[in-house]
Amino acid sequence: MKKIVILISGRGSNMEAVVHAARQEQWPARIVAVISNKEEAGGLEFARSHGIATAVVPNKAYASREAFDAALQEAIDVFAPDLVVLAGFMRILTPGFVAHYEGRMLNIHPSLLPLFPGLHTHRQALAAGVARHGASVHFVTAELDHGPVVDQAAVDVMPGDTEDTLAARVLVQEHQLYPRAIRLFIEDRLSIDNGLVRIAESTAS
Ligand code: NHR
Ligand code: GAR
Repeated sequence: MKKIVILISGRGSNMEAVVHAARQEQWPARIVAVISNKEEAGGLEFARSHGIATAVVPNKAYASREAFDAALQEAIDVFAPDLVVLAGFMRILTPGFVAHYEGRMLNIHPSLLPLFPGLHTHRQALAAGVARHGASVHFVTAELDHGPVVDQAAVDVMPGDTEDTLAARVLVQEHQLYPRAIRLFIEDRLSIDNGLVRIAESTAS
């Protein structure tokens, strides 16, 4: 049974999608904790009501990114996870923290990487005038939103789209994409070869 810790900062709808998929599809994995850097994150209530341990490590309480990341790492490692999942987690992580979870930390980023790393991706996509936009799941590396990509999902950009309508269309895809990608990790089907993700064939009969 693999153990997953999910990091959130807000609503937590991707975290919910992962919790539901793990249960419905009976993954050989358990979400052992949901940890937020914000006390008011809506997703914490969902986790509590589903019997999942929660913790808050408020970044505001720490004088430096290094001090915050050290506290966060301590809170995570209590649960000895096989995988750390960033789900709308909004703090940039220091290289030392990233190295500690190398090859076992995933993020979902709301753009078709390598397009539009960083913040306000839906605004960036609209400003660039792309016809398609989407979301990417990638392994987390020290360089922001540049880690090896596991999988992506695309949506059409529609005439009249606003940041909100586009974000909502992408989010529907995220809720399918992220559980699917995490499941590949849980099934030991992901490897990184020369900075590229390889996906092994399913051995399930
Ligand atoms: N850390 C590293 N080292 N590498 C990545 O790939 C990371 C990461 C931390 C978070 C998620 C990411 C996203 O999917 C993520 C990937 C926050 C910011 C940011 O600028 C950028 C990208 C992502 C998350 N955060 C501001 C900061 O100063 C704070 C913004 C806020 O609090 O609202 O940390 O997009
Ligand atoms: C999602 O769209 C996720 O891709 C994005 O924030 C939203 C979180 O929603 N992540 C980032 O922008 C990371 N910087 P959720 O809390 O409901 O999962």
